[in-house]
Amino acid sequence: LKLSNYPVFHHLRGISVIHGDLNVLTEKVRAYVEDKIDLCQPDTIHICDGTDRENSNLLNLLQKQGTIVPLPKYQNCWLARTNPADTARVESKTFICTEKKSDTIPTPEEGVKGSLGNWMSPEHMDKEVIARFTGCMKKRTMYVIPFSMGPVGSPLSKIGIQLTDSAYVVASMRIMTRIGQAVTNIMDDTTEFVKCLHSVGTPLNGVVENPSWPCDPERTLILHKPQTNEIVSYGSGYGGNSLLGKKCFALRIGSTIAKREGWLAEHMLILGITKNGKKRYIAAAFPSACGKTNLAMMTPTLPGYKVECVGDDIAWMRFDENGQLRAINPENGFFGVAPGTSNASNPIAMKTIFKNTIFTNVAQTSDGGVYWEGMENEINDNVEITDWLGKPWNKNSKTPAAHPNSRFCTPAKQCPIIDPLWESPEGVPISAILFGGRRPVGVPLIHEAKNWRHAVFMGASLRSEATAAAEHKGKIIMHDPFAMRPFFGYNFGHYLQHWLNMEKRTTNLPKVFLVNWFRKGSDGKFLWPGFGENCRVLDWILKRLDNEDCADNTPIGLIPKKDSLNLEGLNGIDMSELFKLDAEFWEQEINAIQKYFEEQVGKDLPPAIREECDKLKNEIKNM
Ligand code: SAT
Ligand code: MN
Repeated sequence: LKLSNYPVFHHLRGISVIHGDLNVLTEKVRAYVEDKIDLCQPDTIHICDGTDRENSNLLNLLQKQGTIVPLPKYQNCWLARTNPADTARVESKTFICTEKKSDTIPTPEEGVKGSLGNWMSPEHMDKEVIARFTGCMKKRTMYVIPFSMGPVGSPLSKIGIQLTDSAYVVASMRIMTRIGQAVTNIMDDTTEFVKCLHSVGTPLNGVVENPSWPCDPERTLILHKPQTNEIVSYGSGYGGNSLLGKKCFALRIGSTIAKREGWLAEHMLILGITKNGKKRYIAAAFPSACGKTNLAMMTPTLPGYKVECVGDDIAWMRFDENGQLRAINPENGFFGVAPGTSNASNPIAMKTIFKNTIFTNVAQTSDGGVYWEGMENEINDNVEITDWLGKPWNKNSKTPAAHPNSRFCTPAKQCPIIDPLWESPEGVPISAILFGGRRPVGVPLIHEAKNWRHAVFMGASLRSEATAAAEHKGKIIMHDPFAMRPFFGYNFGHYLQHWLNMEKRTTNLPKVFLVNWFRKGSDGKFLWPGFGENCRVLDWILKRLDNEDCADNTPIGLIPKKDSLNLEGLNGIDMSELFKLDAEFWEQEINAIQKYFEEQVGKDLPPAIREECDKLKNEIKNM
């Protein structure tokens, strides 16, 4: 027997497998991997098993490459610094590829630039992929990551195979999803999977400026092909661009699968709240910078309440055979924004993140720890700080120590208030859905939708304050329907119709509310303390779920009856300002929403939503 006859089990398309067992891959997975080997031409193949040993080998490798440094102040924590050109998702380079453009995005009005996603034709996609991926993994290892979104084996879960040339991505995917043997063990030749191809890329001229963080920002492209459940991402190593299970799979591809199969893939946290021994689950959608992770891990100030966390970012929800809406968190970790996280704002997060965590683009302290804006009171006075770019930093520096989009990537199971049912295969029963935004004026602390159509209208109308691009000064109120604007996998008009159709699936629809923790008084100060005090708002929601008669009808929805919001022990709350409904504000608001719908969604807007718009307009006239 010649040695060269052997390697059948150790080579794939002539490339050696340096880790893992080829036999765990199904025929279909193997065919996919072979196809992409031919395209990307890696030097070696590594099939991820998800073991601790594999993980520590990868972390060692990353340390040698200079991608991460250990943080000796904590247990198994690491700091990565990216190329400064690769620090966030890039919406303008993110596309959905379908034959028909109108399957992906609504047709905006003549002369209006669409803001509800980007479309590319499949032919164009193929061309762009060939141009970038041909030979892109030369001299690199291709990692094969089998992963499950959702608890392994749950009927609500879905499997993906991610191919990547980044060990940082493998280590992060191991935290954010369930990877390796546990997943391949349950796969057979009939198992469907989402195909996820990722490369950090090499610039065309071959010059890698920052070898510890290779990337190709100029040519970055993130593509999704819903028809074949395929994701292709090139040029970025960071966050939602490279951890493909998250926004690409769980939301963009996920929402298209959900549409076909009759369920919902949403940008929502899931929390459990117990009051006097009775527990309910709530899902909530907020645009970024509205404190989603804080709410998901809230410490209630009212006695007798307990909040537990199921997830902080994504919910997959469907009605079960009894018409009960059930949700799973498809993720396995938290990829949270670090700045602003502190013992004051989110003590539970602070108890979660200082072991087994990969931090990215935060600042470093001379005692081997991390630092970011908001941690002023949590570090020793005598430590020296190195900013996210690796430069010395002090409190007088003009630039932030941590990048504003710096993150912790941490296992969910470490959260001290992780819900006992967070991995339950059937999901948790959802009683209420919250929408929210950052609205300094006009929008009350809470109002309840009058019915399902009104609820869908509410989600569609969601707006939130965002920091405007540098050239505008100040803040602007951005439309962010369902907090999903960057994440729709298909035409937003069709998405609205899909939500409307849920009415036919059950007689037990969840109640829907819109909350705003961020209203300000004429003095510019917040009218509501927020954080743990938000449990008072959740308490009112629980009363409504118990059908308590504690709500007054108003033109915009139901608001708390006088004294029905528990303010015990809280002083100085100006309830009349918090709940004031100003006719002029609401007229402008509904006009802005209507204009947005007509300009952006046009003929794809479901008639029911147009009717809701007109109804509200009329009601506001009588305000
Ligand atoms: O970078 S992610 O898309 O994973 C997080 C976010 O931007 O919301
Ligand atoms: Mn998010």
